[in-house]
Amino acid sequence: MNDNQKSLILNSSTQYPLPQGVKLSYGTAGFRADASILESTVFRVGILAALRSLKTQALTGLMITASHNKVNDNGVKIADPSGGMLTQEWEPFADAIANSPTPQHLVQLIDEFVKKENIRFDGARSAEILLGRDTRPSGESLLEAAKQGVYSIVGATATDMGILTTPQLHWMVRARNKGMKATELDYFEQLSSSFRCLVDLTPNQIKMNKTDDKLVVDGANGVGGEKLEVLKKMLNSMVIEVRNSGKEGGVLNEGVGADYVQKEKVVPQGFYLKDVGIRCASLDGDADRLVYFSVQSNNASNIDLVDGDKILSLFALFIKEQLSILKMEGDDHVDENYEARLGVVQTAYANGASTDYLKQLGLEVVFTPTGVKYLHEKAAEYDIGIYFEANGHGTILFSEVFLSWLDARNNELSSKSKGSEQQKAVLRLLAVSNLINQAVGDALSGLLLVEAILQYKGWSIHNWSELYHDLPSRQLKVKVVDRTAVVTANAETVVLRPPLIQEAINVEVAKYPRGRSFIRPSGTEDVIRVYAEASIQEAADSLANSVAKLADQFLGFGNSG
Ligand code: G16
Repeated sequence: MNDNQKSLILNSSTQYPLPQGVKLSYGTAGFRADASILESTVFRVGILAALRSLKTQALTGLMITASHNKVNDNGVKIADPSGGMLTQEWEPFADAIANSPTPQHLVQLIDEFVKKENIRFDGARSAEILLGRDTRPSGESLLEAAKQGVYSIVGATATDMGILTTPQLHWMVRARNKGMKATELDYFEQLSSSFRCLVDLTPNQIKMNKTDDKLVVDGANGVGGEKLEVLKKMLNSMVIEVRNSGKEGGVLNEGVGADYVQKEKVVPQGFYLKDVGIRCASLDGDADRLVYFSVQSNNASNIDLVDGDKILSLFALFIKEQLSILKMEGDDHVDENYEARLGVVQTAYANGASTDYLKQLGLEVVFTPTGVKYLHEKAAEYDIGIYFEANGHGTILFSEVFLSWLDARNNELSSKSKGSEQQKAVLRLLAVSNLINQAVGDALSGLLLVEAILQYKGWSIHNWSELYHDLPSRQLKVKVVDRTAVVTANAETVVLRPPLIQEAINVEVAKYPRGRSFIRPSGTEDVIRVYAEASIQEAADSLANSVAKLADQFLGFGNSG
């Protein structure tokens, strides 16, 4: 870096000093903390986004959100030029600059990194960054800090895209770098037109019964509800009612939203006994997660949860069916032996019953640690890779090779057997590839795909839920002294440190039929998470409580007695 560049960073960073005692880590999905301590972090991530853009000579994104966290928290993360998460190779640098104690030290760190990565300031393109934020009140001032960070790199430009869902920003970055149009309207148009295309390919246009026709969506009092209202106007075939859109005065993620519904397994605020029989869905605060549920008739707070595992199962089933239709053809065609590799990716949170179901379908199931950055990377190894976390975060990835094959196949079938079942299957797969957000998990595009598949199959939410029966499970949080003291292995199923805790967990697990339990440090909140499942709910609850006690004894404040 030349002296001019160094002094620019030095001067601007003095405006954003690191608060005393703050230590942050890039975590599962970027930096997250109480919003009041985040300005310096967001400023520095602005610099990082610009450096990443220079290094890749492509557009990058910066999103200000803390997703499912409470409203006073906020966070920041980077969208890489692919539209995916920041490359993991840069995370240690992100940690280092976020925690750098002084402006002088920060400049030195950046200078060393620029040399190591051979980042050129005189390349063909200057840095270009798209900025977005969710609806959190702290977002506006943090966005200003991000801009100042970007402008600390000579020639860098930042475009404020306004209030967006996190997946919209990722989608825009991906689209722009592919040379496509990438406004918010383009996003809505792509989703709505590919949805209509998929619905038009529904055999016999199976009609659902009246009650099932309506979808009620809990917007978590976040950005998703507002965006869904816009999207809804472009879909004439669907009746969607949005609740908890944030306009009614509710608090973001408080007693509402996908994280609450999935973890607590209760109805969100604004849903009642009168909703029994209606198909309901819940988004999280920045609309990158989606779960479905229906209200149970026996108790207004009970739900039948249709979580990310069941969304994954529905998608996998549908895609497998389309691939089977393609295989039925007998005529000569392009690359007759082409066999698409279909794989599914889950985490340790996946309900054991879902994994059994997917394996029974004959699918290849692989596991990674929690965090879409890990699942996405794995899914990209397949022609069609479907990944979902139980919490409702996931998507489908299509390889370029497979998409080209589908295009070629479509052209060929157009001339040989237009309108054949095979051609329809090809067109459905192409429509899915346009509908689903291939940059990152997206509640809005996922919701439309679920709706299109339910229509295709003529299924109610109940039919879908009956694909398999979840093993009862329970999730708990434990506050500990230092969550980084927990080190896990084997996709977070085994604790390596502190010593002996895994042995103690094994003893508890062995007490319950079909028992399974693990602990892991959260990457977004200052807690240890506990997951347990077993053959009956009481056993899952009891196992989760015992393991939470162990976590407290080994790592906590010793409150469990
Ligand atoms: C983020 C990640 C998800 C991950 C979740 C888990 O979700 O994007 O992939 O499942 O964190 O968080 P934790 O590490 O606290 O269990 P989100 O929706 O908050 O961005």
